[in-house]
Amino acid sequence: MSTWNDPPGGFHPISAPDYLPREQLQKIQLQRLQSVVGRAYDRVPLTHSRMDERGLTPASVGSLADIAKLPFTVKTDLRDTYPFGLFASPMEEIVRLHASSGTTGKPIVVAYTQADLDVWSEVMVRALVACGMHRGDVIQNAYGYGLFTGGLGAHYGGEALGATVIPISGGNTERQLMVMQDFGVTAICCTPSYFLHLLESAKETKIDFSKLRVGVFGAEPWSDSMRERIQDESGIRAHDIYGLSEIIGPGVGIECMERRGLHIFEDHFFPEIVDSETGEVLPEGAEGELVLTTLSKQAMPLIRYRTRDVTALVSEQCACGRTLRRIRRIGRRSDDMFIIRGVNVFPSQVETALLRVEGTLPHYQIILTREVGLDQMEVKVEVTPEVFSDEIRALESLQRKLEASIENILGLRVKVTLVEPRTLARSEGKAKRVTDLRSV
Ligand code: DLL
Repeated sequence: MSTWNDPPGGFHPISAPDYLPREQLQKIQLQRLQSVVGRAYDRVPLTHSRMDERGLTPASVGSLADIAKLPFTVKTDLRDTYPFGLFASPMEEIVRLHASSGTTGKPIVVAYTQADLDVWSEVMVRALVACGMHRGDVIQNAYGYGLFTGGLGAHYGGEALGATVIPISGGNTERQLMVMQDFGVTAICCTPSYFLHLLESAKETKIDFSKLRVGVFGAEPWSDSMRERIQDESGIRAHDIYGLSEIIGPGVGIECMERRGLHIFEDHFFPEIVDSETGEVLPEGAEGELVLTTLSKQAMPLIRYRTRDVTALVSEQCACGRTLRRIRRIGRRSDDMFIIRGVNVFPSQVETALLRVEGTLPHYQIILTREVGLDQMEVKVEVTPEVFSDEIRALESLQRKLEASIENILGLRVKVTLVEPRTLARSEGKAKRVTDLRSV
């Protein structure tokens, strides 16, 4: 068993909070909870009015258990207050904005003060240390840079660790493989599906990446069988990293060397598991929806945020010595969002994109497949009888318009196939829009 003086990958003082006695950790959590609730109550009108409605003030939080009295925050709150309505800091103090998919045409926006960015780097360092990484590692960071939190989150974490970071971002597989071989890459950060794609391509080009030791994979669900395939084919150790833009980005939770669940950095993010239907808090160990409260966020504190990610809390002490509780790996969500090539997609966004173009019926089907390791998304759309009788050129132009409209909203190129009126299956009750044919 390793201790905090001897964490896997070498000592890193920043990881000390991972090993605190539980009582000490809970004291810090309560202090921070009271402070963050006070901040949100004073500065965020939505939180203020929701607490008022329930007769609550910051003084109502006297213990950690009192968190259950507080109102939830949900994704549509971010949409309804778009773009900046949940910010608790003035713009002069906000040094970074990121954005992620909303449920329709507009993204949701998240903000960071410098102190927030420092916390983010801190938890990312702790995550990388937990994966056995250290100074001297050469990290190929193939998470997308830009509004997505994956790129910059892993970037600053890697630098703060003292490793060498290659900010290659996603895409351009040939260049990725060249860099991996020529720059002596020892660790890679990317989505697991993209790594699988790199592996497939490496087979053809006979790339040698024998120095590669660790993969830090997240931003989408991936199964144990996918992990086995990745590890068997590449010889690396694959770790699962969890996070979401609303809370901070990557670095909310990480698998340590034991890889029996993801440790949550509980001194910054307070986890609860609730029944996704009733919102009732479930006992430790039960499966339900993960709810997170940011304990130290300044720019955009979120109280009891409904992540929609389904998991369970594991509280037995981990053999790695960390006292932080773990969550089970996330396999599904309690809403209809799916993730393709690291991009979050709601069927309602696709619908919004289709409705912006004339000539289609509101009947569509989204089909997800995996070709040579890379996820593909196809949208089958019924056209109106009038358009269907048009000449082929008109149909091609409609198809291109639909593809462009979807790309505009999702930032993702997908294939649109036009089909005859009344050919897609109709469902009684709630429509099932997504067919997932991905096997691993
Ligand atoms: O995906 C942040 C991230 C970047 C995490 C890089 C890990 C690595 P969003 O784009 O806001 O943020 O998407 C968040 O992605 O609510 C989950 O549904 C899903 N997700 C993230 N990590 C995992 C994971 C980033 N390890 C949403 N396993 C979350 C399963 C994951 N699902």
